[in-house]
Amino acid sequence: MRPDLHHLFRMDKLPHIWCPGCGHGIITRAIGEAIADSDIDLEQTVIVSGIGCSSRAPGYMNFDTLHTLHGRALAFATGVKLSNPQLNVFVLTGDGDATAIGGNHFIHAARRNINLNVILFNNNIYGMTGGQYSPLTPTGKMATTSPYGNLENNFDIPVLAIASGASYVARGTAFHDKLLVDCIKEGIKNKGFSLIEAMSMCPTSYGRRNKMGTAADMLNDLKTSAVNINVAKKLTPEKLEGKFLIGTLHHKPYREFTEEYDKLIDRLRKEGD
Ligand SMILES: Cc1ncc(C[n+]2csc(CCOP(=O)(O)OP(=O)(O)O)c2C)c(N)n1
Ligand code: SF4
Repeated sequence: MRPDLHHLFRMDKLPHIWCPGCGHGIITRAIGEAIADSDIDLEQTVIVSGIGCSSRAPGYMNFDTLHTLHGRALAFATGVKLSNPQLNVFVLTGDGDATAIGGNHFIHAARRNINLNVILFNNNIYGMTGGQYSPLTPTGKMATTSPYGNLENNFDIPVLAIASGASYVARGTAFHDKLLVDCIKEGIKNKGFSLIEAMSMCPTSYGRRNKMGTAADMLNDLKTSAVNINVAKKLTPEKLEGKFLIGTLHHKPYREFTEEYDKLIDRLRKEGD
């Protein structure tokens, strides 16, 4: 880790709980790097999470942090942002946390275009509880709750976020960590709901069950399965078969919820005078 990032982390809380080879540490470091490189006031920054291995990340970050309830990170973050819109609010969440139990909070926070920076750690599984499938587990993959292969279709989370109203949507991976840092920085600049899907790996609860080899093999899978959106524009659909896109997938700023809320309060105050 860059020495200039040390003050952003609670070094006294180490060692962390993550298994050897877990991708969540790389993503947490990338978030720290993006925050350090952005011109934001650290004293005015709050990091909120739900419950899960990914949601433990704020516990290692030296900010005002909230470790809340499974699936409710966005509900708490919405409250924090509305109570003080000047705050920079980050939400660190897992695929289960954000898209299963927290799925409704996710689509409605995106629909409001409330100015939150959401980093969704997608390891395709419920890691913390031992490997149940989530809405982001690909069809056919093994989980404790799908021992013959997952029958369900998985969400493409950027597509869901865009359709719901998010104004900035991007995807990075634990392998493409520099790109991930850039996407998070862009998300911070966006005044509205920013969703950055960070593809992670869980060798313990997902890789082992799906015979994906070592953590290094899983990292290599992320490398070979991802295609930068700028490169993808020049490729045929056949070449993109089985791949996923990374980079900025959508950026369309429009009216932001807390600003509209403040305008309404001002208007009502004036009308009351
Ligand atoms: C209301 C509630 N339901 C279920 C749980 C159990 N639980 C804790 S973490 C978790 C899944 C976490 O998965 P994910 O959000 O994908 O994060 P990961 O551990 O994979 O990083 C579940 C189901 C809980 N803590 N609270
Ligand atoms: S169970 Fe999976 S997600 Fe949780 S710490 Fe271990 S490798 Fe990471």
